[in-house]
Amino acid sequence: MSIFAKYQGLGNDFILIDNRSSSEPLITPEQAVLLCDRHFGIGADGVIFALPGQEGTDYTMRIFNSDGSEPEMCGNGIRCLAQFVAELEGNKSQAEYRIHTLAGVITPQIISDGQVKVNMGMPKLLASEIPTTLSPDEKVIAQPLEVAGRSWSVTCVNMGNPHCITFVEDVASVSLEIIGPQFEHNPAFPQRTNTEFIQVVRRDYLKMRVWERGAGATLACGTGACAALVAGVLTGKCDRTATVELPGGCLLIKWSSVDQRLYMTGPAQRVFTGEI
Ligand code: ZDP
Repeated sequence: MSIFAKYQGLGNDFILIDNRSSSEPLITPEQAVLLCDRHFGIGADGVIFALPGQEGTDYTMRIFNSDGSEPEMCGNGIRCLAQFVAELEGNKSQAEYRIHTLAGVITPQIISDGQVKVNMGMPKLLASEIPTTLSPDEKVIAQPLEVAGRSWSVTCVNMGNPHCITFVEDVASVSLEIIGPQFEHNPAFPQRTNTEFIQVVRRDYLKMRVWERGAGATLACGTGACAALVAGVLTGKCDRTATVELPGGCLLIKWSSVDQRLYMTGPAQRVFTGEI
């Protein structure tokens, strides 16, 4: 029997596991698929493990998507992890944590009740870093990609995990359930991809819908919002700081021109706890 806590960041929801007793996840990818099922399980977009730190970090974060695959990083999830470990520690102060992830060390800071600001690191832009087979050895900025019988202009960004961003007139008009999987499994993305459909409302305000690798349509994606802002700056469509409106709520994203890092600020809340 192990204790879990259910958290959400803008409706992107996760099962948090206190895994401080072992350096290996206490739950298998197959069990994660069952637990994430919204009818036969607890229901979530993924399972996140708070493991002991390594290489001088406070904790290690690992995550299994609802399809059991393991991504390198997650934005909404690391905000939830910060609140979770603060509660485990009984830490009420405005804690900052150094978290080891497959995408490197990421530092979330609890800034006020419910809000967490995260230094998400620098975006990677070369095709081989996404990875994608589009424009080898170059950046993929506003390149054509054939999906679902039409050509889309796409920009690719890696925020620890792969993202393919395309700008549309009206995000509500995108048939996400039909188009999303065709981007995710497109042969141009050997490790699959997350796909963001972006509508520019103002230079400092973007509307976004996302089809996530290994999780499908979710209400929000933090790494995706960061990737979308980078794509907006690279294509001259938005400023380096913008609000990104998602179906689950808004994130504030800033791409610093000083240290070239992305800063993401948003909520993370515990919903309930239970036993598995
Ligand atoms: O890269 C992937 O497989 C994503 N589905 C990981 C989860 C990303 C997340 N939604 C986020 O907020 O970045 C947690």
